[in-house]
Amino acid sequence: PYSYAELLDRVSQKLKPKRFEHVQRVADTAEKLAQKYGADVTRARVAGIVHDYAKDLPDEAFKQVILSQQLDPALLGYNNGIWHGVVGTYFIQRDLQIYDPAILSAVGKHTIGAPKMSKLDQIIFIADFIEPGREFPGVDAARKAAETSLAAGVAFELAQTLNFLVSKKQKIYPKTIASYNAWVVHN
Ligand code: DGI
Ligand code: FE
Ligand code: FE
Ligand code: FE
Repeated sequence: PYSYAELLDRVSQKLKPKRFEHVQRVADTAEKLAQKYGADVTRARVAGIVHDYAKDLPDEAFKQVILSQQLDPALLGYNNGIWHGVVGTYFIQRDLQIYDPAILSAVGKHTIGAPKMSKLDQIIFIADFIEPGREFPGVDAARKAAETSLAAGVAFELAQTLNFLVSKKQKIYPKTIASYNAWVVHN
């Protein structure tokens, strides 16, 4: 496997500088959450480093993979916002030789969540949303929720994401709704 330094180097070559800075802050935030909540710190860092690896790939590349890998054809009705996570795992395996199912799961779910999420899945989902560079309204409440529990953090983020998408009249990918329904009432 690649070292952190090699992974960072490869990821930095694929992403615009602003995005690469976000990636490093997500990795740091994920590492802290893993420490706090007792998850695998190494996997948290690696997943943070690679989670947006596919963000700057062309739409055509995603469409080809959706067809050739026979992924959910409904994905074709969405865009990079959904594809870079759900389909991004394909490129992470191909280009970075990362095959750890726990890491691939966290990356694949980092944008839309899932009804069932491992601790690592929840950590990457949340770290992406609350890393210190995020400034949107509600981010402080999201950080507080994540301090309370991972489940509270996930539930808060899904509610806010759905609100945001509705306010922008964007289509909601059905799995995003399934995630919301599963997490909105949490313990
Ligand atoms: O990649 P990041 O910008 O760091 O963050 P992200 O991967 O969490 O989210 C990327 C975008 O995905 C964000 O603008 C919201 C959007 N998104 C999440 N769920 C859905 C969605 N877009 C649509 N159209 N439908 C969804 O269900
Ligand atoms: Fe992302
Ligand atoms: Fe996210
Ligand atoms: Fe991100």
